[in-house]
Amino acid sequence: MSSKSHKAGGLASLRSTLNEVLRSQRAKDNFKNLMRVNKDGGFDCPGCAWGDSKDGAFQFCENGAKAVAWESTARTVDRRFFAEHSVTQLMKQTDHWLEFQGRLTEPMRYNHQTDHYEPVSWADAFSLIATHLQALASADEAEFYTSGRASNEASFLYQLFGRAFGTNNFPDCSNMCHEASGLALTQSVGVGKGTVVLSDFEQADTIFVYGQNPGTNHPRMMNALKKAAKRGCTIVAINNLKEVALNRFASPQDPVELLTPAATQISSLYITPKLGGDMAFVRGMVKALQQSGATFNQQFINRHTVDSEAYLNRVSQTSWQDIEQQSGVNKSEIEQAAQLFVQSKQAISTWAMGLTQHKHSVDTIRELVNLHLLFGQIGRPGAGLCPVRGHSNVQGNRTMGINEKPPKAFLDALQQRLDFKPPTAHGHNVNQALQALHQGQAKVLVCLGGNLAAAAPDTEFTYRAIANAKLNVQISTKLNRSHLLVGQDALILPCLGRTEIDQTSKGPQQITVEDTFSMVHASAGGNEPVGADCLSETRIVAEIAAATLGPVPVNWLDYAQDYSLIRTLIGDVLPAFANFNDKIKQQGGFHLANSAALLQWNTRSGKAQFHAVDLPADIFPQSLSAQLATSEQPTLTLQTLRSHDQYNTTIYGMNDRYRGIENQRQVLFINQSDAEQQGLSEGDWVQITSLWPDQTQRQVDGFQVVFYDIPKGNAAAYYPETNPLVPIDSYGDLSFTPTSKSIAIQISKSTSKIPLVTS
Ligand SMILES: Nc1nc2c(c(=O)[nH]1)N[C@H]1C(S)=C(S)[C@@H](COP(=O)(O)OP(=O)(O)OC[C@H]3O[C@@H](n4cnc5c(=O)[nH]c(N)nc54)[C@H](O)[C@@H]3O)O[C@H]1N2
Ligand SMILES: Nc1nc2c(c(=O)[nH]1)N[C@H]1C(S)=C(S)[C@@H](COP(=O)(O)OP(=O)(O)OC[C@H]3O[C@@H](n4cnc5c(=O)[nH]c(N)nc54)[C@H](O)[C@@H]3O)O[C@H]1N2
Ligand SMILES: [Mo]
Repeated sequence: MSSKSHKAGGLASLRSTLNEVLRSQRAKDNFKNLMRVNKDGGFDCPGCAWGDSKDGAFQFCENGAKAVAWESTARTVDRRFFAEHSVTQLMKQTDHWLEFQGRLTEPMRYNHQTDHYEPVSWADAFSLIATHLQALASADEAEFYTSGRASNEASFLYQLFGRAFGTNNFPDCSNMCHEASGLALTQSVGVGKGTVVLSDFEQADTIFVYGQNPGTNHPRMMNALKKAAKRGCTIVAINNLKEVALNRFASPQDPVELLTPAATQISSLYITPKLGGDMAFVRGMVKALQQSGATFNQQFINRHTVDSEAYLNRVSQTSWQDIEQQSGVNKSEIEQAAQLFVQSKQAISTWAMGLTQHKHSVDTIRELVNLHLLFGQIGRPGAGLCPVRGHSNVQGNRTMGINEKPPKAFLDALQQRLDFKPPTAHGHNVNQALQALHQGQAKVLVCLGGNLAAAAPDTEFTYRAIANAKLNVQISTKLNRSHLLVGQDALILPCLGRTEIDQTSKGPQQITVEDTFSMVHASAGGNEPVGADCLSETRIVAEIAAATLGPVPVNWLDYAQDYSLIRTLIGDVLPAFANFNDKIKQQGGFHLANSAALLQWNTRSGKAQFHAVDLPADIFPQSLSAQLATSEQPTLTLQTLRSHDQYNTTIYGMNDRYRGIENQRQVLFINQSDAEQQGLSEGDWVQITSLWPDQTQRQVDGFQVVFYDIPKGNAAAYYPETNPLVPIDSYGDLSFTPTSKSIAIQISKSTSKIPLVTS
């Protein structure tokens, strides 16, 4: 393990980008791809959901380039590959190895007798799916999962098919990601999306970045932060770890900066709360301001909000002792942050998984909204709330109706336009879908992208749940764990990627996506498809629908040839998309209006809603707290996060440059004093066991101790390797999001150095 670098970005970043492009074995195509990414007439980066700026020549970043080169590789997985490797053998390979084999190129069906995937024709694959679906006693025995890369067009057809078939079972990656943000924002300000756009970052004078590692996960956001810092905007990082990029950042897009040692100082203040301590931290800011007699924006409060008094009463009742104890931040630092907020004319708060993957995430985000409401820091240029989304079209998926709890207005519009009665009962989220599969109540699993097996918590439980399906259908670009959990029947359906030309009988098609700022724009790949037998996601969904339902309620196959027909249909159902086909011709696409940004409140009271609750007694459920209180061995709280060389369950490489980790993923970041207290030295191998009030033993082995600047009592390790530790029943209140950032663990010396986890 090498020492940590002091700035992020820079030459090392450029080197890493070049490496990835060369490793794809399609260097020429990929350099061309990088010129076209996130540009008008080009394609949307399959990396993150950050918005596109209109200023520079290049719109890519190191990790976006990795995502592009990873998809656009010359390596392929075909029938010969599957003939060579049985599923049992493949199961022994790591996640990295599986995806590294290349792009899936032809439809395959699992054969139990031989334990191999074997070629199947597209027609037979579609009719097998139809046979399974038609055999179900109820449509609710099917689960339709979506990962956030699917286009608006594919997602809209997919939800239409599911609902025409008769179910709202649409578990999706949002359930494990920003679900709490959507819920909290809907309750507080009436719309489940961020209220700012990219240009607001040019106007804000203070930006608070909570629980987010943009240097790795949203590198293009670093350019916005860097520009802001340079013009004197104050940036406050609130992060459990000292993330290098939030301290200093050099942009690989800026050749001058690259060649000079001085990188931009990003954060003026860096707060390191304990895991799950952000609600207490924000409460502390409000308490500090209340006690210092700061002037709240009474005019805004009176005109636009309800329940401010109830909230402020709760704040005065909350003790500093509780605030400091739960946040792990001392009063003077909280006061400092509060001063920066109150001095600011235009403040933005951004956040990601550090806020959303806890038990009290919905309350935490509502607390943050409370703070903004007290000062009217919303709905003005340069001020507002910004949950930074993960997958490149995860926000668009929801807009298109991938939602297990669809709004009534959406269902009504579907019914009116298409003359069928969509189901109104709520469907399953990821947790409920896995439970239903586990219990044998759900029998068919269809996944439009993603890697549910590796992304979901409680690996053993999840594996059993997926393998229990009578039919497991995976629509994918690359081979992954989810293909290997074979039920009675299993199909791999290979699809085109973002970088590829999507040619139909009506010519090349474009798709559309929505970014984190609610900008909708078109995307069209320019590469010849790697697999001659791949179909587009849209076509695959349409064919499944046609095989199962016939041409009802729409003529699916026509839509699969001409995506502008789908966009017209979307415009008929969703008023914001009227004239959709014309609107995407505008440079940069079009913006979906955000009601809260316009100071219109679609809440029950018609006003923005303060949320008045006590701080939780603990970040864990009471039963677990009680168990921890009686434990003799020391316990820690673990967060699971991403390295610099991965995209969720896709592992590009084994390094985590900014955190100084090389060639290793099974590491446990831990405070030196916590380690020494347990007699552990840096480099020791440990076993990690999670605690939960049930009888199940959840353990991983073969993790190497790394001392790190992390609050005492906290630890960190990479996902998905640590997913076996997250109990299936440990999820956020209301959100059902696995508590991937607060897992109670104990560690002990390893019994072996051989990693026992499957990644
Ligand atoms: N290259 C790349 N880009 C990606 C992804 C990827 O895997 N690779 N994934 C995409 C997806 S789907 C998503 S959702 C986003 C994820 O983007 P992030 O949310 O940045 O991802 P994580 O790695 O989970 O990082 C969580 C951050 O929150 C901090 N944190 C954890 N717990 C707490 C807490 O309790 N309080 C505070 N204040 N901080 C905390 C961690 O130290 C870490 O810096 O990125 C998207 N973009
Ligand atoms: N412990 C822990 N668990 C977590 C998290 C965490 O922080 N900690 N984060 C959670 C979060 S935020 C998320 S979003 C989920 C991610 O969950 P998912 O979205 O399900 O997982 P990904 O790893 O993004 O999916 C990767 C697979 O998608 C397929 N793929 C890639 N591109 C395309 C495409 O264009 N089309 C299709 N059809 N398939 C494609 C490839 O086959 C690839 O193997 O994981 C969650 N799980
Ligand atoms: Mo995500």
